[in-house]
Parts: sequence; C-alpha cells; structure tokens
Amino acid sequence: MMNNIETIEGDFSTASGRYAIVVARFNSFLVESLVEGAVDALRRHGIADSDIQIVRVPGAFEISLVVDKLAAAGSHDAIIALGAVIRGSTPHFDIVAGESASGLSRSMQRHGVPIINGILTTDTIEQTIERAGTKAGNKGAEAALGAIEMVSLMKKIG
Ligand code: INI
Repeated sequence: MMNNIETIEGDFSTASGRYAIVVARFNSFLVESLVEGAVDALRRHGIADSDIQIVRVPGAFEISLVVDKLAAAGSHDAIIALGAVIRGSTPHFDIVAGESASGLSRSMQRHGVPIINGILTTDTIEQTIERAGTKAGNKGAEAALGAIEMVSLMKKIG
C-alpha cells in the first residue's frame, strides 16, 4: 500500500506539448513504420499535427546532432528519436548504436528536455520487423507514449 506516500507521475489524460520526431532514413522500410506508430499515438492522444514536427537525417549516427540542436533551441517539450541499427548488416554496429544513444542522454542532461530513445538496436532484420508493428508491438508508438508521459511529468514537477 502506497496510500501515505506522495507519488508524482505523468499521465495521458490531458496530453499536450510540442513534439519533434527525429528520424533516420537508413533502413527506412522499417523505420517508417516506427514514424507511423509514433504519429498515430500522438494524434490519438489529442496532439494536433501543428504540434508535431518531423526532421529527417541520413542515419542513426546523425540523430543526436539534430536532437541536440532542437533541444538547445527549446522549441519542443519532448523529442523522439527513431531509427534502426541492425547488427547483421552493420560492421560498425557498436559505434553507430553506442554513439547515438550516448549522444541522446548527453543532450537530455545538458538541456533538460525529455528525449525518448526509439532507436532500435537489434541483431537481425527479423527482430527489427517484430518491433516495428508486428508481434512485439510498435516501438515508435511506445516512444511517443513515453514522450507524452514525460511532458506531463515535467509539468507536474515544475
Ligand atoms: N545507420 C542506421 O541508422 N542504421 C544502420 O543499420 C546503419 N548501418 O548499417 O550502417 C547506419 N549507418 C549509417 C550511419 O548512421 C551514418 O549515417 C553514416 O555512417 C554516415 O555518418
């Protein structure tokens, strides 16, 4: 029982805010499903298209630079990073996957803007397909929900 403990958490009932989605074109066949999932989740929580901005970059490695620039500008309440790095077809998998993730967390700490890491890192194309709208759900939609929750939470914390 947590009845006597103050609990602060984000909710989904009054979703608001401005959202940027930074998308890698690499593996676009799969990544576009993540974008569709993210946009669908934002819209179905009442976020207007005018409060959603999509920015495309060549690959996952470039995502963090653009995310950092947007976060520094302070024009969005949350930023969603979407991409797919697949080990089987990426000789420099560890660099692309590692650097993109650490860049995102650095920006989040530096600028205080929620940044949701929706960059899939998988061993095979099949695993990516599973996370892009098939049996493991759509990680783009999950990332959008994370963004909505964090925007709500940041408002409550003040
Ligand atoms: N970028 C990805 O987003 N996913 C990959 O799987 C990938 N592979 O396989 O190499 C990839 N490479 C491109 C990289 O992100 C940069 O765009 C490129 O290295 C130029 O800096």
